[in-house]
Order: sequence, then C-alpha cells, then structure tokens
Amino acid sequence: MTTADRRPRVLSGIQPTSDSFHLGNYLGALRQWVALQETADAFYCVVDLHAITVEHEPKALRERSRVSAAQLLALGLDPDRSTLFVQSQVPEHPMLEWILGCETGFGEASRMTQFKDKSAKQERTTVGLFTYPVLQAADILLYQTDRVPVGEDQRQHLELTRDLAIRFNGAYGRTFNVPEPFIVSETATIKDLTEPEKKMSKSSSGPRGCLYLLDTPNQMRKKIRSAVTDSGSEVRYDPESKAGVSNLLTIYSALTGTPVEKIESEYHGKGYGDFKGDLADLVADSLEPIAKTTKEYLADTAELDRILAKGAEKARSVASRTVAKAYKKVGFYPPVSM
Ligand code: ATP
Ligand code: LTN
Repeated sequence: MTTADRRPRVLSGIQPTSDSFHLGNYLGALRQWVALQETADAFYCVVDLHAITVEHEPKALRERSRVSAAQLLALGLDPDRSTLFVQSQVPEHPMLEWILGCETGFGEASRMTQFKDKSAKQERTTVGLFTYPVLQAADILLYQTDRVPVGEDQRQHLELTRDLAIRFNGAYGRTFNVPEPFIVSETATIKDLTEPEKKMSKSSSGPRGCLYLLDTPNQMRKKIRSAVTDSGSEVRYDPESKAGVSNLLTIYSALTGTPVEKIESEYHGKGYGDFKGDLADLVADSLEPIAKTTKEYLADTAELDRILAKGAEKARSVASRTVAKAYKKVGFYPPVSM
C-alpha cells in the first residue's frame, strides 16, 4: 500500500515511569491520541525500554506498564480501533535502533536538551540515556508514521527523527516515511502548579505541582486551590507576567472547550478564589471517572495482558516489514522469523 491510499498512520509513546499519568500528559498528548483513532491508523506504545534509561525497580516497572495501559484504555483508547502495545514485546524496536544509531552523529545526539536535563539530575548517566532519542526515532520510523501526537518538549526528538529518516533514505534509497509532529499549541506545555515557569512533569515536579489522573478528587481540588498565582487578582491570560493564572486558564479552556477570552469575561470583577474553586470542581469531576475505569481494567490483568499481546502481534506485523527492508538496505542477512 502506498501513503496515498491509506489512512494517515499515527504513532506515539509514553513512558511507564510513574504510578499515574498527569494532567500535562493528558492535555498535551493523550487526549489527541484518543481523538486520532477516529481518523487515523493509530499505534500507541507504552515505552518500557525507555523507562530503564533512568534508575528503576523491575517489579514496579512491569506493574507500571500495566497501570499505564489500563489508564490509556480508561481514557478511551479502543483496541479495536487502534493498536495498543508494550514496546518490550516488539523486539524490532531495538533492532532498528542499532541501525539508526550508526547513522546518528555523536555531536547531534549530544545536543538533545532532554538528555542534558535528565543526565544533570542523575548520579550516573548511561549510554542508554544518551541514545534514548535514537530508540524513539526507531519507534516512529518502524511504523511508516505520518504524524506523532506529543507535547512541545518532544519537538527536538521529532526533528532528529526526521533528519535520520531523510539521511537514511538519501543514503540507501527510500525506506522510511518522514513523520511530522502533531502538537496542539494551546496545550503544548501544561505548567507545574507550584512553579508555573516549569513544565508539569512526573519526574521533576514536586507532589503539589503535578496533578495526577489517579489522584483522588479531594487531592485534585486541593492542588488546584493551592496552585501558585500572582499577587494581583485579575483573571487574565498573560503567560509572561501571570504564568500561574494563565496556566489555569489554559486548563479550564481545554477541559470545557470555552475560549480563554470568554472565561476571562465570565470572571471579570471576581477574584482568584472563585475561579480556582470552580476549576477545582471542574478538574475533579472531569477526571474522576478515569481512576474508576482504570481500576476495572486492572481487576482483570489476564484480559489486559491479552489485549496487549494482540496489540504487540499487530505492531510486529508492521514493524518486521520495515526491519526486513532496512536490513536488506544496509547489507545484513535477513532476520529469521521468531
Ligand atoms: P518524565 O518527567 O518522566 O520525563 P513526563 O511527565 O515528561 O515524564 P512523558 O512520559 O515523557 O511524561 O511524556 C508523555 C507525553 O506527554 C509526551 O508526548 C510529552 O510531550 C507529553 N507531556 C509531558 N509533560 C507535558 C506537559 N507538561 N504539557 C504538555 N505535554 C506534556
Ligand atoms: N520520549 C517521549 C516518549 C516516547 C515517544 C516515542 C513519543 C518514546 N518513544 C515515540 C512519541 C513517539 C517522552 O519522553 N515523552
């Protein structure tokens, strides 16, 4: 099949590095994942290989991969309409990564800002953390991907992926589709609730700065009510001088579909207290069902693992074709079927 006669191919991944996803993951990426399964041929991957680039505990990792998959299903991913799988069940990912690593310049990889940030926080930095973006490029290129729904922090990795695809195609003949990032600008970076100049993050936000999808409604309300705002009182969108309030306005707008200007005028003359109180209820009410449904999926791990195994089989049928092509191009013996 050519690119012209198939639905756009979408692929994205998320790391199982915490017990719960957060509001930034949801608004920046996961909401788009769910929406795109309607119009695209979508592949979504719990990237556990990426998760061992920082310190991890084996039992917790396997459990977190399951909890991650359960949350994705609870958010609305439908295994009949998209392909959901765990990266470690598809060995083609590290197979292609090796080839792409041999196309990546050392200087090029050294410029990745996520590597610089993450390695600065580690006592011991590994080669795996350094080559993390090459594995990400393999994740994407294996599926002949057209679009990659992610948050803004992934833009640089997407650029590298495109460069590698173009370089490989130039050297060996057309092998990979060159993917485009799919980034929704309004919610591209949800900020930390206590330090609104930083992005909300599971690894670097403090417990009050990061709103987890599996928090209890009370925890969610508390976090929103105690979110840092400025010393003024006007509910106005101005990310430069009012970063905290602007972040809350972004969240409100994304969850209701109401334009920011309309929310500003609704709260004109009212203080931050009213606005935060309403947003606290809105967030808690919108997210509460996710925890309940996640628990239901986790109550039957055999069924959950079956869904994932089926997803991995489907993913492998696509990924193995790309690997076979790339192996041939670089002059390897063909992989024997496993
Ligand atoms: P970590 O802190 O462990 O790096 P993370 O919280 O940044 O994790 P990831 O698993 O790396 O989350 O990201 C999953 C998806 O969520 C990616 O597409 C990423 O761009 C997006 N994302 C993460 N944080 C935010 C945020 N604060 N705002 C918008 N999108 C985000
Ligand atoms: N690096 C991403 C996670 C990730 C990913 C991918 C995203 C791994 N492989 C492929 C999109 C496509 C992150 O840190 N959020």
